[in-house]
Amino acid sequence: MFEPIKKQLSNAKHIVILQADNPDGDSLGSALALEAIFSEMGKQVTLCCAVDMPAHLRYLSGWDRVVKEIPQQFDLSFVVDTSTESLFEYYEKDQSFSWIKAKPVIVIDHHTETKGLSYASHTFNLEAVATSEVIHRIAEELEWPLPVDACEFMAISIMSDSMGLVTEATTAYSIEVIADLVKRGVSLAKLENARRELMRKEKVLIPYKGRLLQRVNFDDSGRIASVTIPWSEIEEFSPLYNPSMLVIDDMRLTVGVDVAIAYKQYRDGKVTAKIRCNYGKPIGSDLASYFGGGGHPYASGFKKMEKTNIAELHQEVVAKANELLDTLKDNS
Ligand SMILES: [Mn+2]
Repeated sequence: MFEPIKKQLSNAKHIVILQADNPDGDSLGSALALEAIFSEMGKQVTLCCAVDMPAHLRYLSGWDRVVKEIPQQFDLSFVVDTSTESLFEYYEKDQSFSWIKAKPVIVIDHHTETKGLSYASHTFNLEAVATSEVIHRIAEELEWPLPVDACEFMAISIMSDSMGLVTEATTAYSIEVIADLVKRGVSLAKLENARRELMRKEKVLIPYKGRLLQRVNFDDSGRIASVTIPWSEIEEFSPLYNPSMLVIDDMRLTVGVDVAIAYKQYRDGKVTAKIRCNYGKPIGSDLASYFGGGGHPYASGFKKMEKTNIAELHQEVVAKANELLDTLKDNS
């Protein structure tokens, strides 16, 4: 199944690994794992992402090797953890992205409900809890070397997207992969301690979280909780922590709530929506795709590139979300 990767790799000396505009523990962990594996094979690797690595990911040693500039000379690129073209908004505006499109592009992903990248040469978008679960499958089939650091990055990636192996998408196979990584020398306790150390928040975020919680709004049905984050707060607090993530779980864990939505409004009026659904209410990807986005049943999002009135948008979102929730009820 993964033969094309083997073939492309054998001809490649310099490999670029790309993450989309929304780097997370899975994308960075997967990128660093591939870097470790390809380096072991004697290849030169450049890690690229158009945005800065978020502070909470900086416990993954090597995060600082991720650069914005796409190198002029390379042979092959890998895209990890995305198959959605609109998630390369910054690179799409950059001339250098045409260099990527002109060379072979291999996509390794687990977002099976997206359309894919039109410029990909080969796409391996498989059902898996995280991209690194797919990487592990590829590594087994192609008998790739797996140095311990690569194993650690894969474990971080899987633990991150599976929230510690407890999400719906976690399968027995995901757990087997983790077991294999532990056998190869990974200490989950060590990784978890490193992660927690970086989860400590700056003091200023505590009262800000209080402000956000006071602004949480519930729709008439009580099933949809929402909060809006204006540009002034994005500018002030985003470098310290993603404001949505400060409160979205508290919103989701409110009695009666099925869906939590955090809107962010940027300077130019553009809006992003992050959607999280509770167990048994898997409407996330349907809701997001109705508004032009995508994602998973329990975690999804969409963007409105034009100047958008959030109050009006939210009315539509509430209507659609309630409709989808009612359909669930009818089916059960
Ligand atoms: Mn992922």
